[in-house]
Amino acid sequence: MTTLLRLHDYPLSGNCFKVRQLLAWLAVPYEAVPVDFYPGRAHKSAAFLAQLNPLGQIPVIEDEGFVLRDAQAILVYLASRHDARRRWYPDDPKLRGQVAMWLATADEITRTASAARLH
Ligand SMILES: N[C@@H](CCC(=O)N[C@@H](CS)C(=O)NCC(=O)O)C(=O)O
Repeated sequence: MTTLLRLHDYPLSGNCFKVRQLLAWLAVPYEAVPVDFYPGRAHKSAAFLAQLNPLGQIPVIEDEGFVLRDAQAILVYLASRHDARRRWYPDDPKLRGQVAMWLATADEITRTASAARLH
């Protein structure tokens, strides 16, 4: 029996949004596990740090026992696993380099926006 991919999720997180977006585009069924990010700070709990992400950040996915953190890493994983046509994560080295470039740019933008909102 296969288990649904689990996304540890918070609706207002821009990084979680990126993952939800690609899951939708790839039509991957998943279970969203709500994280009490604010005010509960559940992402800083001992259990979360030990089992999911020692950095205390979301998003995190669990896929059949495989735990992966960081939106950019998760996007690459999902595209590699679920997009047989290689549209989202192409094999061509130049295109792949450009994907990495834009993922880094998006990470930078999201970090700035998230920090502003948290403050
Ligand atoms: N580079 C990480 C950053 C993740 C991140 O900063 N997530 C925010 C929510 S959008 C968070 O969990 N912040 C809590 C913290 O950094 O303490 C990623 O892309 O997933």
